[in-house]
Amino acid sequence: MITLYGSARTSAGRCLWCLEETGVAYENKNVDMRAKEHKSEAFLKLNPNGKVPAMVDGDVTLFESMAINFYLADKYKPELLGLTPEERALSYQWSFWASSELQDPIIQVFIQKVFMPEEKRSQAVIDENLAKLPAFFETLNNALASKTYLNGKTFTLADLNTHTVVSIAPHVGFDLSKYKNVDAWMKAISDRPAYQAYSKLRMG
Ligand SMILES: N[C@@H](CCC(=O)N[C@@H](CS)C(=O)NCC(=O)O)C(=O)O
Repeated sequence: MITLYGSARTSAGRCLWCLEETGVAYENKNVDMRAKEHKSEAFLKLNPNGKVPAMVDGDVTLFESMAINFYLADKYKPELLGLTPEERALSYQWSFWASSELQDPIIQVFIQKVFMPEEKRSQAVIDENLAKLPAFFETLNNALASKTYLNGKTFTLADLNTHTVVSIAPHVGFDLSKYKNVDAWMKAISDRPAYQAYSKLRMG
């Protein structure tokens, strides 16, 4: 049985969504971050970075949410990875793009707006990072022209991993509605039973 550590409201969420997509049996163990359980000796053996998620599947222990998703897809539902080298390349491309390009400015704004006490909040950091987003969303919107999914054929990790970053944008006050192809793509994904199961987990 696979064990996934971390709640659906953290970076572990994208792994829970991926697990739902694969249909494989798993258990989800909560890590009490308020009690600093993610820094405990026991948890650091699973993820020495002291962050969620971590995953254990038999002899395999992994950290990094997108790497966990590549493992899960490869082992339990290869079509999620993409069936050809070209499709798999697009899963890598969009996942790396989402994690190394798009995520940072969104998270910088999220930190300021959600975690920073008002007296310490920097409007300059918010403005600087929000200003980076239109170019990224133009890129994604153009890539989705006349396509339901990012590889032009089927739902893969390109969509899942990218969606989990894109979906934070409205929570930091960035309006996605003018990016019509992105909007349509998000609506198509929201009909997926696995996405709905993951959304339920997020609502707790
Ligand atoms: N790149 C990592 C990021 C993991 C991460 O930042 N997790 C957060 C929760 S969303 C965490 O555990 N933070 C605790 C800390 O930084 O001490 C991944 O995708 O797995």
